[in-house]
Amino acid sequence: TVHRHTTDLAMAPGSREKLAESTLGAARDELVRGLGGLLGQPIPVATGDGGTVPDGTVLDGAVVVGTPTSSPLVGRTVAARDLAAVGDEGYLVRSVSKGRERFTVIAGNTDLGALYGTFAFLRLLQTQKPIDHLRVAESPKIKHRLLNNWETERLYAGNNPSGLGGLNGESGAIFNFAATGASAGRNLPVILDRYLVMARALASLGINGITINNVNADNAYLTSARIAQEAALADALRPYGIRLGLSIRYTAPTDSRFAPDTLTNSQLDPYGADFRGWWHRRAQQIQSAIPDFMGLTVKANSEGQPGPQDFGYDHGDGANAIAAAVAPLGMTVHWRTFVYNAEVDNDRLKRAYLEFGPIDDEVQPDGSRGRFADNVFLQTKNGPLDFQAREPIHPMFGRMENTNQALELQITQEYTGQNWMLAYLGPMYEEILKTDTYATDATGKLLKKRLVGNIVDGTAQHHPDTAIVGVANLGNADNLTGHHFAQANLFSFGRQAWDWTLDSADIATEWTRMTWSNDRRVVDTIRKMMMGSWESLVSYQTPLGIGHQFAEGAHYRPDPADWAGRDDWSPIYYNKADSVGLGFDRSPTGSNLAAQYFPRLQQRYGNIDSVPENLLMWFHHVPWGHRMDSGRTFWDELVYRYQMGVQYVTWMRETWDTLQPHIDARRFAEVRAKLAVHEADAADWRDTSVNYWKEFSGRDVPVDDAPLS
Ligand code: GCW
Repeated sequence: TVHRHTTDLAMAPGSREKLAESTLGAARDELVRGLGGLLGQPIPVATGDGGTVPDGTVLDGAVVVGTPTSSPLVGRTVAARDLAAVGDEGYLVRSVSKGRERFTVIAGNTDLGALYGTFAFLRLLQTQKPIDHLRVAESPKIKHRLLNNWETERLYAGNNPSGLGGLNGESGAIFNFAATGASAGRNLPVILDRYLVMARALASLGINGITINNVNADNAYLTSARIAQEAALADALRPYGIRLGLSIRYTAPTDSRFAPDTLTNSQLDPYGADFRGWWHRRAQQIQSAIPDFMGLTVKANSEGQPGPQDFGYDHGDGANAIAAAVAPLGMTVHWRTFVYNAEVDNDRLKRAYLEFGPIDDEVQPDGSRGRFADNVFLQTKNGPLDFQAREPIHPMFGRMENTNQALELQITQEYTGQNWMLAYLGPMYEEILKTDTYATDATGKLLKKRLVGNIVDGTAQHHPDTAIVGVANLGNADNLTGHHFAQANLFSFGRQAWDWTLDSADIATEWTRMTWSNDRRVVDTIRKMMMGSWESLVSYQTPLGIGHQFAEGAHYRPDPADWAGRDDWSPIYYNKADSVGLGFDRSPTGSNLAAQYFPRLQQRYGNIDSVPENLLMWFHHVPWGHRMDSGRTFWDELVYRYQMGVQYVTWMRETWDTLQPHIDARRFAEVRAKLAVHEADAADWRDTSVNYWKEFSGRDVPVDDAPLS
């Protein structure tokens, strides 16, 4: 059994889901439901007292789930050594023969491991893999596989934008903390079906934590009333191994909502007892309601959020202060590195490393290096700008030897088509995770394991504590993610968070089989659509490494011209279009961002002849006549890419139509409608961009690529 900490935990009236009473209970329920659905017949359940199957029950054909503690049969059928090797959250799935009886054992060292194994077993069945000779042994490569649920920002899966699901007064967020109108009775602590659908989906992927609120944090989440609501949510998710975290605002202690326990600005000194004491008390209060609470995520001195720099201190001082306050409670602090203070450097992309690098490198009084505390993770976006469809890796990966690193990926499609465009991001995550950092040791020798994935899973630089974070695409839409294909991004993130070495095409196949059909033709067609979709989006939005070119605010449509606001938000800051060419010179003749990378990458990126063409304009101001690998001029290649990108979307729309006989009518129509919008909006990107660049290049659109609409 799992412990519940609130007394009033209840499902909303009329719910179809039911609260799991324990992790193994959840495993049993999944098998009953999953096998029942797949086999089309009721599944008998035998709960053996002490693990033995009750007399008279035939073991032949059974599926036995548990740990050696919950079931001696599990202990007898799998070798202790094999089980020990998969660790706390891993599992074994084994086909066993005993006399004439053949059965399947799903074993974990913990109940959670057994639940993960259960989902893996169901996945094998659902994807029609053979299950008669199973010898599966799995364990996650990364310890904390987390979601950040921004809740109030960049949400494309809610009732507002998608028109799917949701009730009167709900914000579109997945969790109801403060819904009004007809939905007021559906607020936490009332548990809604969708929370458990979400929990089951996340557990099936091995996601083990969720920070529930936006990093632009609202202090309301720390009030007593909210904590009581959060405790109910934590109780409901606990059987699925999903722990809760919160994003916090650095200056929360001064909020009058916490009166009488409020501080004044002058008490916010990170080295003072007042500041640390406040965070300790608040964390203690949370922990007494949510004993397995993970910790706090902080966006500080970034985009208007307050932070230690407002009080004359740096990120290390601030992060360590909160970390020290929560360390005795076993909690962590995820300190985000998405900072770009204009005073640091003219090139926005260089700023984070310039601020964090020296703190990581600093020699400490005891002679060791690195000032960040052990329970601090620096949480860094995959690239140095901001979740653009393709970016070079963030130069900090590998460079921060002395600090725990968490990789932050965006699942919600802020810059990748929101809930309108079909863009499967598995290949993007894969590209990032498998990029070689060329990291070296202190003597300059290349590390053996040095892909971004190795940095994140700790094998490169021997970090025992590891984390990966996805910015969630969850909302109250009845399919949870808005676009049906957006589910694939959550799925892929989860699978890659578990094992970053997986192939994104295999993941697409798996998802397609589980979501749409096991028909060979359907699987091949959908996988093909998915696998080219991200590259096509890159091509019609921001080909060849041209940075952020989005219209202000929404980040959906193109607007390569100047914005009125901050200069480092404006597309012209990134495109630098002129009569010579296009792109931002970050080579040694320009800002020299290239120098922040390890030597091999520094040389590769710094030279226009060796930089990968798909990153070209991230690092160079490229002359219009520059000769490309294809033999085309840069201008011709650019136009060609925009065209190809749109053509791919046309092909996807036409191809989807051929699947009509194989797909249920509702989902077929919903995807079809989205693809039509997608195609029109992709064409808008191409036309707006090409017509704008043409003003600078003074060149014609190549005849082959005409007509632009
Ligand atoms: O991409 C930008 C988004 C903001 C976001 C910010 C961040 C939550 O436009 O909406 O704020 O990044 O990551 O902090």
